[in-house]
Amino acid sequence: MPTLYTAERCPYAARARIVLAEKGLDYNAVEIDLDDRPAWLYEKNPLGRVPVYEEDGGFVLPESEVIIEYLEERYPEPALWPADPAERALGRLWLQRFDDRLGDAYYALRRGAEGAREELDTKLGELDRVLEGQPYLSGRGYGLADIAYVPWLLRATERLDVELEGFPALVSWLERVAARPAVAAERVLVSAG
Ligand SMILES: N[C@@H](CCC(=O)N[C@@H](CS)C(=O)NCC(=O)O)C(=O)O
Repeated sequence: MPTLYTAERCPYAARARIVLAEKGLDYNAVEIDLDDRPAWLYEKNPLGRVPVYEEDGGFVLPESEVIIEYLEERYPEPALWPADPAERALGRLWLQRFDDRLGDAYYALRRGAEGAREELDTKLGELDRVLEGQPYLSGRGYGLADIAYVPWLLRATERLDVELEGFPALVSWLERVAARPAVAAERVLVSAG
């Protein structure tokens, strides 16, 4: 059985947790204390970060984007990338542009940086405009692009008091995505944390 070195509070690790759940894969979850990381974690990931995915036999993979893409290729069903190559490419662009499209603004707010709430609202407005024209980030179907973003939206709304009232398409997307059991389980973790 594979192992996921993870932390409940970590949204990057949440990406891997959600994909593993969507694929119906059993795994050992090893919770890492991010404030007191074990030395052996650096042998698995020299950056000392979670998530790290490990298979029996010693195959070890850090980096949430790489892990979720690997899981998608290794366990193709149910598919989490669109079949259409153009939608798939746009999905990959969502992953690659994550910092610019959401991450940097989220972490600025979490740090309490000046103007961060406005900056995040701008990014949420951009997401909302995209979702006015399509139900999911990469187009017609739910998949890795949605999974790559939803952990931060859950934490922003539940932990940083971010209001989504002005972004109705984003609210509908969040409701649709959070209705999936794999994401609902993550929401429970966030609410409990
Ligand atoms: N690029 C990494 C980022 C992972 C990351 O930053 N994880 C955080 C926890 S949410 C961490 O381990 N932080 C410890 C550190 O940066 O030293 C990924 O996508 O997996």
